[in-house]
Amino acid sequence: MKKAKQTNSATSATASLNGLSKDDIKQAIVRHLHCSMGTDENKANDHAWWKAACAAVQEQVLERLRSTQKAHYMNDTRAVHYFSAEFLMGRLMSNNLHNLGLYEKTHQAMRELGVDLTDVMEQEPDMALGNGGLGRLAACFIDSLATLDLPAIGYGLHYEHGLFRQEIRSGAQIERPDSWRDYGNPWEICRPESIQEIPLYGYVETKYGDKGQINKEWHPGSIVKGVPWDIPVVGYGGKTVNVLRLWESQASDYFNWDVFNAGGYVDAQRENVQAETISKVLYPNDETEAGKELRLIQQYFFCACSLKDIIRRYKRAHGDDWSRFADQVVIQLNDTHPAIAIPELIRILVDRAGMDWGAAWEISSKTFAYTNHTLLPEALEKWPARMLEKILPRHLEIIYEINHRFMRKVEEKWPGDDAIKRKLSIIEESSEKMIRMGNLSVIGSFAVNGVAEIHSRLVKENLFPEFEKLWPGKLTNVTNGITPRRWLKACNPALSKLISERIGDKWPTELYKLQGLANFADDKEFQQQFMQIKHDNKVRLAAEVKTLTGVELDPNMIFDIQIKRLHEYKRQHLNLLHILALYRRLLEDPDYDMHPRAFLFGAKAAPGYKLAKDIIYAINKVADKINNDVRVNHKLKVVFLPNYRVSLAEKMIPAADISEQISTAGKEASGTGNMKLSLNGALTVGTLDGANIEIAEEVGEENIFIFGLTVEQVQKLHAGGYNPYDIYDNSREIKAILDWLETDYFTPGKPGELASVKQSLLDGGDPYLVLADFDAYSEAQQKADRAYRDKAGWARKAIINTARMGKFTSDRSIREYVERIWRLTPCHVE
Ligand code: GFP
Ligand code: GFP
Repeated sequence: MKKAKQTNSATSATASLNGLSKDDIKQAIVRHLHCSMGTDENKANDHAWWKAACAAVQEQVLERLRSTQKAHYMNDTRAVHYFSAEFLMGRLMSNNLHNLGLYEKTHQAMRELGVDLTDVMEQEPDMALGNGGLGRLAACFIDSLATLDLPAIGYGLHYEHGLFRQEIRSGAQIERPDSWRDYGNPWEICRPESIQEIPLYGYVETKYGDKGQINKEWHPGSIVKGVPWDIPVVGYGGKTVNVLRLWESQASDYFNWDVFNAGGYVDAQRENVQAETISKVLYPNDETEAGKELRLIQQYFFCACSLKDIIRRYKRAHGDDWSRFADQVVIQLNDTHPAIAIPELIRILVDRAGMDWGAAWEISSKTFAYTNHTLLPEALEKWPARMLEKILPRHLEIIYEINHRFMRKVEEKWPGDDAIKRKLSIIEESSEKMIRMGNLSVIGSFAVNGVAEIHSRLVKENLFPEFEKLWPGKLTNVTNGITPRRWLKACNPALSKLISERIGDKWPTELYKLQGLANFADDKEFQQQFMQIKHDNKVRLAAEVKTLTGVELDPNMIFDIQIKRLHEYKRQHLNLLHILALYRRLLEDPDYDMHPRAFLFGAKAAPGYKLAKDIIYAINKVADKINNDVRVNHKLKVVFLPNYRVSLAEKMIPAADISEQISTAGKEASGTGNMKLSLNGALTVGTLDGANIEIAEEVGEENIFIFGLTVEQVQKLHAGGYNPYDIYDNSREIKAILDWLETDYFTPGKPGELASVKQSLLDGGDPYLVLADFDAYSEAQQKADRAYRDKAGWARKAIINTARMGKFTSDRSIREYVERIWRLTPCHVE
């Protein structure tokens, strides 16, 4: 059916974008309802309407995809290849319609057909092929790349199941499989003509050539097939449509047949299952022990497929002349997950193209650039050498060779210094020999960047200081950004309209234009309009909350929102302790002076991360108690929204008054949720961490609530031997709250159910300094509370937040990558 639809769309999409009328759209939707869905206007349900509308949009998209590919091919452009194990795309319909400039017309067309576009769009499952920030950043970046008319391909894995669906049962997180393609995904196109075969396992044979040279040949023990699926990425304005190419694993035909013919039907099936497992599921973050081997195979699989694809395209234009490869191809490694691509390219150049090491290294080290996203030691990937030897024996040899040559460089720079060698070596000589993918990435790349000023400084000073001395200037910063098309224009239509009325409609591509709004920050009428839109968004979110959880929220409460992966360093439990403090204060003094506030959470915990799941449970239990306690629930409400994901973020962010960005200083590399909330007029309560610092610089200290320890203070506190009991013993409030968690007050009849949270903060040593920052946090919250009561003052601050977010468009990030790292030129598509 999919095939038929494509042929159909290719021939019928002839109308030009601007010429496309509402009636054209209407006809196209109805045609697809009839011809693609086999139903009609009277019988169709929302799902059928959604699919028909997608098909109508996809016609437009594919037309532009063809012209883009043609333009790139004709111009033989240099292109960036963004390698990422995660792309957290969310839904595509609304975004594609906005970027094509067809949203309003489609809305009207559907209304005339008697259906509501907003309802229909709810049918679309999120493409949740990522965990959090890193994957969503990749999605924002490919949006900006297409918008800026830059030749780019995203490369990743076509997971059958994306990040799990979260259900909350009796307060606890339950993981359910995500099934984003159960009824087919109308946006993706299978490209069987570009299938790749990928070797795995086996052994390496050493051969001696006639001139005494040594050649290596890898004899793989198994081969899997990589099938590409293309998701079109529509730039704003609809000119450039790039591709996100995701690889699905399948059993290789030729491998199967041998076994099959020999009568091994069952064995053949087993091969099938194993091969298909590779792209079966996305690994949740922090799932460190599970399926390590499979995770490494996933990484190699998508890198090897992508490299073959890139080389095929390069050879089509340049034949066997490799001299221009690094001029045409730049590969950005999104974290170390794709770092195995470095030895893979060298293998291809040395073993397959017959290049000598020096020539191969020359090409490879000019091709790769690497982005670091975290300093957390547990997140810096290491693979047991033994495992690499089993799965990728030739790559292990190549890594040893890279390291050997690198160690000679280190010896030249620091003669006789074995400590430095041990530290910089790709090989960690611990009880089990480990391969450090971070070191490999730095050594094998021509540029390395962190994702916010402070993070990049810490990468230079703490993580890789010697690398900075070896190659001054190689480590750099590119502060993250977000696409304003999705995160303002599409998700907050009323505010977008208001903004355009005041400052024109250029801001989606020139976000600095938002500065113009600052002129209206004290304009009474504008303040009123701005805050009315916020109020309406809160009403809408309150309705959603009611549907999802049964909890009723008064939109006049302060909506205080913390949305992000659940992790101790992000400190959702600091937020929880503060909620408990408010609850206690209200019980002790019913007149306790506070503006009514609703605390909303959205977060998934990695299935294997026990404490993170305990924190979710604690939030839910505390929420139950507070929401049902008539003594306080007119002033305090707590909501945990299940199954946090991109489409839910799009509903929560426009309704936020306060944005919680409270990670321990030095731990959150950048954050990007902080930018989205601020852009939509929320005020940040945040630490001096990641991009919060740059947000504070932009909005000014009077428009943000900064609190807590700085990176230097955090380091000092740890060095001086931090003891959380000192705080517990000396603070009546903190002691009472933590002890409360151990009783059965929140879990009637089951004392101790929430004790692990307390335990982690006391006997566990409070590694993320929750208690140390508590008082400062509580004060910042009181300041926010007082500020909110000054209606005009708050409106002014909210407007300034929106007005000063220009810097954080992902277009700016991409321009910096282009100028400093990728050196691309735009290719305009007719
Ligand atoms: C080419 C063409 C596309 C075609 C794909 C199929 O792209 O139109 O759909 O092949 O794989 F340009 P690349 O070979 O550049 O991927
Ligand atoms: C990581 C970092 C964030 C950063 C993003 C994107 O996010 O601080 O903003 O990458 O660079 F932790 P997660 O994937 O860990 O959520």
